[in-house]
Amino acid sequence: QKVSIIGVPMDLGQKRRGVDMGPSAMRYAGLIEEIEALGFEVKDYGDIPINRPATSETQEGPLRNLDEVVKVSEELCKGVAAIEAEHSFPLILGGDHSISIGSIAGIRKSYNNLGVIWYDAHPDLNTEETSPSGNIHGMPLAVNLGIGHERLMNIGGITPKVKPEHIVIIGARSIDEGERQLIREQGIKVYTMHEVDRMGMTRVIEETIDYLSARTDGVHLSFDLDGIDPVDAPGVGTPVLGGISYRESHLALEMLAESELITSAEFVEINPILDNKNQTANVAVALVTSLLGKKLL
Ligand code: DIR
Ligand code: MN
Ligand code: MN
Ligand code: MN
Repeated sequence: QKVSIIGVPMDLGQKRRGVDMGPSAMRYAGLIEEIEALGFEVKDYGDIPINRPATSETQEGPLRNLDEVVKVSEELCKGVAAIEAEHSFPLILGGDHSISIGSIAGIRKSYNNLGVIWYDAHPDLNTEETSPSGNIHGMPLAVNLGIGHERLMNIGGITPKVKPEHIVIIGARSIDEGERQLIREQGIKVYTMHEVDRMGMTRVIEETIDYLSARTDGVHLSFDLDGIDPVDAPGVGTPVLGGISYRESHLALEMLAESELITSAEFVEINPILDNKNQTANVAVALVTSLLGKKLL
């Protein structure tokens, strides 16, 4: 079994610098060694080059840094599609969550009914009309659904990438008005923190596995570290109180590993500048090992 890693040191999908260091922070936390220790053959493709303009030249507007986000997404799409062609498990390291536009564009080429688990404090279902921030990292799930800016949706050729009934959002607790409307209109399955508290993570994941395995031919896990409570994952750009615990997150990924449902994954939004001694990258690496089948005993 093979795992192929591709880093996307991009922070242009939001305003806080530092998320570009996510891939280095995860490699520094022992990512490759830990995966190899599980018996996988690991190929690290390194990082996609990002042209980061001087702060004074940041492209402003309703879609901040659109040009560069489009360019990076196209590169990432090609990289991920190449990994898929080798029948290796694609593991993408963010960067801010706008990178999922490129990663899902690449993965979608191999699956006609791609499922997506969106593990995040935010549903990332904004558009340039509904976004309170103009930050593209708050829009990628909408783009993947076929709602958003044409240049973002057209990456990889096929649009939409994902059907609304093939999406499960877990951990949401900061939802903008436009996002709430879109969730209702599209009938997207969401386990907010209310459901996580009420049902427990075990049932949330059991239901997610039943729901997605019945209708998809592959499932991408898009893991935003801000889905986890800031106590356990403080190094993120937009921390939101009341999140999923470290241990619940392990349980979720251990159950997903047992189900063999997940066919690709990304871990995004780690900001080492705001972190406490690389704690959040260490958490991410530990979670990757659970996802890839590491057991406590
Ligand atoms: C907010 C924040 N909903 C926005 N989104 C974040 O700007 O659209 N997503 N932080 O991860
Ligand atoms: Mn494959
Ligand atoms: Mn996100
Ligand atoms: Mn988030």
